[in-house]
Order: sequence, then C-alpha cells, then structure tokens
Amino acid sequence: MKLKLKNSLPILLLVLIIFSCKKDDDNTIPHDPIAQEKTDDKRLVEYLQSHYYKPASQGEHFGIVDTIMNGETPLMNEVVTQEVTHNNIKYKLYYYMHEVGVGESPTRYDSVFVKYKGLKLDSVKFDERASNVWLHFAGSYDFTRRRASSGVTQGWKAGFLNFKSGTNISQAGEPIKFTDTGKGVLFMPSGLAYGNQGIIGIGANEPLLFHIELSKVNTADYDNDTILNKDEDLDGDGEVIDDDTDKDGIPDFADSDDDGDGTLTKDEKEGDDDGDGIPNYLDKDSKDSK
Ligand SMILES: [Ca+2]
Ligand SMILES: [Ca+2]
Ligand SMILES: [Ca+2]
Ligand SMILES: [Ca+2]
Repeated sequence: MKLKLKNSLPILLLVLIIFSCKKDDDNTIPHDPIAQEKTDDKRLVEYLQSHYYKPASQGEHFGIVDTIMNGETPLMNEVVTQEVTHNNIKYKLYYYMHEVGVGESPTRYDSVFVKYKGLKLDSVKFDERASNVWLHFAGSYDFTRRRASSGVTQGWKAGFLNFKSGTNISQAGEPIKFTDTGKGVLFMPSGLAYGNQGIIGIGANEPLLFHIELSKVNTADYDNDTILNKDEDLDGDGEVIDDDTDKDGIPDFADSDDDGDGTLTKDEKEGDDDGDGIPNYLDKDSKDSK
C-alpha cells in the first residue's frame, strides 16, 4: 500500500501541472488595471502594517525598511497617502518623509539629481544608485533612432513632488556634496510603476518601493530653446512626448524648431505677428516664418 502511494504521487503532480498549464494557455485572462490596483493596494497596506523604517546608520546611504519584530511603529501610521490619477484610474501612492529637504521641489517635467535604491516587497533589490545621477522626468529623444522615450515612472513623477532638494556644500576641487537633502521612501502600486509588462528584474504587476534622496532640481529646458519643458506640454496632459506641433516625429520639447518653419524657436519666441492667438514659434503662418 505504501509503495503504491509513493508511486502514484509523481503522476498526480504531473497531471496537475499539465492541467494547469493547459488552462493558462487556453484562458489568457485580459489585464484588468482596476482589479490590479485593488490587489496591489491590499499588498501595500499589509506591507506597511507589518514593516517599520529604520534611519540610515553612519556610512550608509539609505535607511532600511524592516519587518516589525519588537513593537516598532508600523509604517502605515507614518506614511502619507497621495492619490494619483493615471489613465483615468485612481491610485494610492504612499510616501514616508524622513527629511523634507530645504530647497525646491521638482515638477513632473523637471530633472533631478538623486540617489535611490529600488526594492520589491520581498526585499529583493533590483537597482541602486549610491552616487547622484541626473534623471529627466519629462523624457528624452534619441535623434539616431528617431525615438522619444517617456521619462521615469508615474510613481516617481508624483512622489518626488513632496520632497525638496538640498544645499550644495562642495568645496573647490572636491567631489560634489550636498547636505539637508530630501529623504524618504516611495511605495507604489504596479500601475504607477512597470504595470503588467514589468521590465528586466521586475515581474508583471509588482508593487515597488524606492528609497530616495533628492540633492538638486533643474527646471528643465531639454532642447535649450528657452521654452521650459513644462510649457511644451501643449495639451496639458502631464506628458511632453505627445506634443509635436510640426508633426515631424520630434516632440516640441526636443525640437529646436517647433513649427518647422526654418526659424529656430529661440529666435521667434516673442510675439504673435498675425494676431491669431498662436505665438510665432508655434505658428507656421506668422510673419517671422519666411
Ligand atoms: Ca524647451
Ligand atoms: Ca502633452
Ligand atoms: Ca516637431
Ligand atoms: Ca520655428
């Protein structure tokens, strides 16, 4: 009898595996972002209830988010909930403010000089920058491949607004150094991170957390045409890669001649010569455009 059971077990497992594989193949469940938002939020709340924040020890760049073992204060009691609407879905982003910073806050179109560490909720680290790097929230344009890419995730664009930059205390000839930087942790649902696609190292539908340190903010003018990125979002949807006045494939924020009339934007920035309400730099018909 014993022998029989032992023998039958692998077969049973095998059948189950085949059955479950077949089921998956036959019924590809369409992605439901609203249901996923609820699943992610439940996971995030459970995580925040069972974890606490430990500030960085000397020599460390970032604090630690750890499991509560000795009655430490749950992060849930300390985080701020921020509502973020993206693709008409209301998401909850949670952030823990360790230090707010003393300088300026970025807009979702600006560039930031930051350190960060990204983790999944199972504590697996997928990325870390322990030295400051520049990140361009608005996006970028690759002139070789003729391709625009959107900037950082929606969770970053929204979460960083709550923090301020630090003070540059670098001495001449020494490495760049900041003090009084903005520091904290962003906790974001997958819908504000890498969604149901994921990227290398991050699976589909993964809520993420980022330790962040904000050193410096640059009010960005990506193409140096004297029109700030934030003023190149013509449809006001929060993104600049979808605004392309002359329809040449290069979005205005990366295009030095927005209306494609041969006069650089910076040379026809002022005025509305034909009085039609469209400034010269966006108006192919204006007098400047000969
Ligand atoms: Ca510009
Ligand atoms: Ca836009
Ligand atoms: Ca263009
Ligand atoms: Ca022009």
